[in-house]
Amino acid sequence: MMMNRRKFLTSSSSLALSTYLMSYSGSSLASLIENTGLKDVFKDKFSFGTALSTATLSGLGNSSDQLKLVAKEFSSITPENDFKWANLRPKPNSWGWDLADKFVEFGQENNMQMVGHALVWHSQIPDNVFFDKKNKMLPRSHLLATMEEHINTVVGRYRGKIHVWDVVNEAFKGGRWRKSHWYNGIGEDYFEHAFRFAQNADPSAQLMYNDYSMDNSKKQQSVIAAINQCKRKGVKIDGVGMQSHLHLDGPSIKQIEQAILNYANAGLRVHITELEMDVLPKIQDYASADIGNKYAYREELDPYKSGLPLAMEQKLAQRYEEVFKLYIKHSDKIDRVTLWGTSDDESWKNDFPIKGRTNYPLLFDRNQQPKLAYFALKKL
Ligand code: 9MR
Repeated sequence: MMMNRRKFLTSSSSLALSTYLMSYSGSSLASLIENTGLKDVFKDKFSFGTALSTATLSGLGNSSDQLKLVAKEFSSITPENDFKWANLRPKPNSWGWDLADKFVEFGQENNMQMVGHALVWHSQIPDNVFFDKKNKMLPRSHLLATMEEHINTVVGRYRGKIHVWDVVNEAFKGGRWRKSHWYNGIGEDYFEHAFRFAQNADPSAQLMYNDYSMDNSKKQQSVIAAINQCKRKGVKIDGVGMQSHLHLDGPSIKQIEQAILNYANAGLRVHITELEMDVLPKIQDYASADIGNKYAYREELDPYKSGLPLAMEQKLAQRYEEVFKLYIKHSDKIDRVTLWGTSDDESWKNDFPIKGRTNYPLLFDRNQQPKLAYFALKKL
């Protein structure tokens, strides 16, 4: 425990700690810092999660420190990549369960809520799932059978252990169905079938639709309409995942709040599933996480290579605080808030939508030390 404290004080985040000390007037400060994590701050509100990267699950680099930090701070985990089709099943009949099993073992050891991400998605899935050797789309019945077998195998293996599934991920682009191979090969009802298969495979799991830009009103309408249609047919969908790849400058709290209210009014539970706060200059719609969008590197778009200025650090803390105050206000509708990674070095935002920038979107810095934003949340 003392070692942790010393690490705080000698790290670049000593400023963050002293700011926190100044603003905290409670009596058991030492125990608050050393023994409790953010999960304890939010325990009566929602579960508090992070994503585990492939490097962390593989035991690479500083992964053992990272796992200790995760166990202390978070009550829920999502695999960033290792339950995706291409990772789990690179060839039709060769399954690689190693990292997925490690994920589940870690979650069980630490008594965490576990989220399976993601069963049906257009990305990170081999083409041979959809096309024959002559590059012809396989028949609808074949695609449905593959989907069912995949869901049965993955959900079945972890039945009763994984509590929440992102069953369908990113099925809409703005207000329209994304023309993915699933959509083209099966039709709109691929959506409904995915949820049916998941429900059959584990009737007790919480089943979610997950997407980015969920505060966009056109997307909201399409998502809610598609879910309502399924529910009318008796298909179980418990809620929506608002990925929440946010920027310092937007979307506004008002816009996020309206989205939470709209989903809740449609009878859906809300999960915040992939939260982070991009601090770098924007090159496209800030809320988008469409991984198809990539742009060329330019120096002026990468201004904080040698560190984030204090004013920006404070702005980031303030934005995190505002967003979490909103989540707390609506904690009767929100079951979980998950960050898309633990420390800045592992964030996908260092490489998206431009490769090789230095971003600062998470709560822990590149030395796994808590940032001002962390302390801003700790005192909520
Ligand atoms: O964070 C993930 C990154 O490591 C992968 O390279 C990327 C590839 O598709 O996927 C990232 O996670 C995505 C998530 O699975 C779905 N929503 C958008 C996330 C960021 O792209």
